[in-house]
Amino acid sequence: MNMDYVWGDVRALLPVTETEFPLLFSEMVEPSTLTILELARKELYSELESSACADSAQVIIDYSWEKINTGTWRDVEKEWRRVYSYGCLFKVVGMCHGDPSQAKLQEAIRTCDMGLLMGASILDNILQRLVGVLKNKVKQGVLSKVDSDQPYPKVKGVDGMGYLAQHQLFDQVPELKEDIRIPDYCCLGEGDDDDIMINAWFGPEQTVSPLHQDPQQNFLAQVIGRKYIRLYNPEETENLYPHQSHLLSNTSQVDVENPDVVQFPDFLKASYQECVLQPGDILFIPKQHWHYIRSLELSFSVSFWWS
Ligand SMILES: O=C(O)CCC(=O)C(=O)O
Repeated sequence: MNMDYVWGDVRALLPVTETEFPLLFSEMVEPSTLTILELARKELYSELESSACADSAQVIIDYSWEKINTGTWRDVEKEWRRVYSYGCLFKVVGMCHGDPSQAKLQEAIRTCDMGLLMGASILDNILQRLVGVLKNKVKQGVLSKVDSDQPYPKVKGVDGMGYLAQHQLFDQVPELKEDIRIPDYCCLGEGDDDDIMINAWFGPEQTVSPLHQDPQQNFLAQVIGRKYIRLYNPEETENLYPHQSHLLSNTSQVDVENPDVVQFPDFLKASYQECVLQPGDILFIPKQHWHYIRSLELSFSVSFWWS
C-alpha cells in the first residue's frame, strides 16, 4: 500500500522551513550534541536525506537516554528530556518518510510514546499530535493486518498498544485510556463504569510497591513484564505493623523481602500467598487485602478499582 500520505500528514505538523524550526537549549547541552541535533534537522528538511535523520536521531536518543537515566528522576535536567524528545521526533519523522512498513509505523508510535513519557513537551506538544496522526492511519486500515497478527501483548480486558505509563500518564497521553477496556468482571460491582478508578503502573525492574491495602476491590492487569506479588489477608493486619500515623495507616512498616525481625518479630507469623503475574494475567486483589509488589523486569500494569 502506498503510504505517501502518511508522510504528507506528518510533514504538515512540522514548521514549514528549517529556519522556522527552533533548536534552543541551555549551555548544559554541549556543542557536540547541538551539532548532531542541527544535522538531524538539516537532514529532515532535505528531500533526499530526510530518512537519514532517523540515524542521527538514534545517536541523540541514545546519548540523552544515558543522561536522563543517571541519578534520580526528580534531579534529571529538563533540558536533557527536551533533547530526548527532539531525538524521538527526528526518528519518527525519518521513519515515516517514503513508504513506511506497518512495523515502522508501529515503531514510530512507540517512539512517540517514549518521547512523551520520558522527554518533555516540545514544539507545542508535537509528539502527541504525531501520535494522533499515526493512530488515525492505523484506524483507517493502514495497519489492518495488526488485528490478525497482533504483536502486542493482549490482556483480558486490556489491549496493550505500545503505550507505556507512569504517574499522570493518562493526562500526558490521553490516547492511552482509549486502549484500555474495563474488564467485564468489574460488572460484579454496584457502581457504573465512571466510578471505576483506573491507574497505570510503569517502572523498571525491581520497582517496589511497599506492602499496603486499599479500600476498594482491585483487578490488577499485567500488560508488559512480570511482577512478583505477595498477598496478606486483612486478618493478618496486626502482624504487618501498619504505620501509626493516620495518613499511612494503610501501609506496613516492614520491608517485606528483607524484614527487620527484631523490630517486627510477628511479621514472620503472618501467612501469605504469592504469585508471579505474567503479561496477560489479571489478579483479583480483594478490598483491604495487603499487597506487596516487585517488578521482575520493566513492567507496565493497569489496575481497576471498583466497588
Ligand atoms: O503494581 C503495583 O506496583 C502496585 C499496584 C497497586 O498497589 C494497586 O493496584 O493497588
